[in-house]
Amino acid sequence: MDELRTTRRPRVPLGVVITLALLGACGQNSDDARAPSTTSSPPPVSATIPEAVQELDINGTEYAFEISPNTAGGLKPGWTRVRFHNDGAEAHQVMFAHIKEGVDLSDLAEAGANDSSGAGAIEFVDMIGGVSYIGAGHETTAMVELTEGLVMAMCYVPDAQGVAHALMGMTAPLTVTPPTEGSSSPSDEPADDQVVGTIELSADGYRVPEDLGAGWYHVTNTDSSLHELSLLRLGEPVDDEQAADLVGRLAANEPPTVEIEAVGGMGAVSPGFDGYLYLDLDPGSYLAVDFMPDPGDPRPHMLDGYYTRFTV
Ligand SMILES: [Cu+2]
Repeated sequence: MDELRTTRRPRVPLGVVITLALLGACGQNSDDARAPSTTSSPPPVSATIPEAVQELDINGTEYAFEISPNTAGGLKPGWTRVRFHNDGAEAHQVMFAHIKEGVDLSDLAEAGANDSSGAGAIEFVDMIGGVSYIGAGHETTAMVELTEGLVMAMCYVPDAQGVAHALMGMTAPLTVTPPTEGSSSPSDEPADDQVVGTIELSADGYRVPEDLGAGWYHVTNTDSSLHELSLLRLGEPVDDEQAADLVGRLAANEPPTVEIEAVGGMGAVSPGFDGYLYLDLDPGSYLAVDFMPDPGDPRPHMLDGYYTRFTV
């Protein structure tokens, strides 16, 4: 499973990335340095997802998470299967942020206050994945690796006024505690645990397998900045120009000109982190986009070319 890491590109200094991204944003052509690309490299034969130490069912509503089983007693460290269901009327997501060691929570609260982009708080946390935003009635399952400490479940989808749901209370603190003897509870989920492909959040953009059949995908961030994988099913195919227009509208929280259905994906993943995502996508045209900003800068990465079109 580590094959991608061995082919990882050398890190590019941030200034270079920004320069290239700005060049790309000028729009002479779509082949900028972060242009999306695809890969057809097959996953290792017989790869399976890690065994889950626990499972969480999370429902999203306006504006709260309902998590079962009850997490008041703390969660176990390890791979956790998260089934996120949108029971609300608006789109929702569940992203998990592990608070870095030594962070003063009041500093974090101050940095995150009134910041719907989340950019101010990023430096205090490791983003460890989750389920990217899904429309009402949708459900997506992901595997997230929890480590000891404090983890915040958060929804940063904006409401109609552009205010992130997290700022209206859509957060839940989770305490991940050291393992105790005999606390393992093997998953009783059906055996559909094959990893059928890898989706890489690379320095050059998304690397998505050409064949996106149903199954688990390993989602790994090999870049030096934070990315998420939001998957949007489009009502009709779009060309480069329409895709760029759509991305601009999404970033501005404006109504899209093409019908879109948010079908989930992987919540934000920090550099070097990974997770697993179960996909069973209906045939059609899709757009993968990254709403995440860099620390301290609210501009979403998709405006700098971090998006790609693909077909199922
Ligand atoms: Cu929400």
